[in-house]
Amino acid sequence: LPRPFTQQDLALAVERLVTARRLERARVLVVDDDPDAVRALTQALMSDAVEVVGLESAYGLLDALAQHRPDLLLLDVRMPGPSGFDLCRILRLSPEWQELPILLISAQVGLEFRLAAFQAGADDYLAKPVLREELRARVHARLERARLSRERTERDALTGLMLRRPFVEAVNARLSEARRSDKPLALCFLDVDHFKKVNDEHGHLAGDRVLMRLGRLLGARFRREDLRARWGGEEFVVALLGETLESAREILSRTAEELAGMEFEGDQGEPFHVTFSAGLAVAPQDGTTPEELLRVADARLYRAKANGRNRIEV
Ligand code: GH3
Ligand code: MG
Ligand code: MG
Ligand code: MG
Repeated sequence: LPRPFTQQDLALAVERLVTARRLERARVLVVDDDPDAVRALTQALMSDAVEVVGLESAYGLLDALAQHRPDLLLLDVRMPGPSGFDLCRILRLSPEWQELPILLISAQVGLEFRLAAFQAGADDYLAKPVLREELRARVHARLERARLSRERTERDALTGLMLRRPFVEAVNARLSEARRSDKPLALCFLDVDHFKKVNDEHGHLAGDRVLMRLGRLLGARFRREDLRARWGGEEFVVALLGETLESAREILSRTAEELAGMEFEGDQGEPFHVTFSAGLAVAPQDGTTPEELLRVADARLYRAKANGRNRIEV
């Protein structure tokens, strides 16, 4: 019989929703010396997907950027002190804010002002009063571009899998989740066997095809919420939430069989096969941080290699 839904379950569900929201919401910083304008722009943009931070003076801009790390800056042009143009120019000189989408907004609509905005490094120039719908459309379009480009830079070009750093960050978040819900989390290190030989005997391009196929296999064979990344070279990592050593080993064995069953074609059209070795670690038994789990999984991978390859050690 299913356990009844308790107050605690409810609190946990709400907390998870709030966390997910916070993680997903894009943040916009609005800077305008006119408090009414800040209020109007905030109201126009605030939504489930967008969080807005307002600032009524140009002077606090750098501090506000550092504190809130916005995804987009909506900047008034005419303010006491440095103008929006000046601020834009300054931000474009700083490596940290070079790519921040900046939308300038001003009551001055003359061509020379619009041109000056782009010369200062702005992405867009909006004339006051701004139509609410147009403002939202322009801001959302910029945010979506920025999100896609961020996603791309966090992915490995060859396999489309995550890179090391975002993977470790995501595992960290999954580990807190696993702790809260009292679930295990399995982490696996995978390394293609004799890959140097694959390159030497069948060519580097054939080697690349192996990595792409394995990447696709890892992408397709697990659940959406599982994490996989290319750790580097011919090494991959996978994190499986809710799996024990036994069930994770089961899942990986199937993946290993599937890879071993694939026929690859070398430089001269010759067929060949590949296998991988893997080491598995599970939280909380083997460790509670990504680093500990990776260390244990890596040691077991080493053992899998020493014990003859094409095997999974737990
Ligand atoms: P082991 O079974 O012990 O893992 O042997 P191995 O040959 O797989 O391991 P080793 O670390 O000696 O060799 C890894 C090779 O992977 C060396 C490197 O040239 C190759 N490699 C790394 N990245 C890429 C890549 O993106 N494409 C191709 N084709 N080869 C790569
Ligand atoms: Mg102003
Ligand atoms: Mg290796
Ligand atoms: Mg290898």
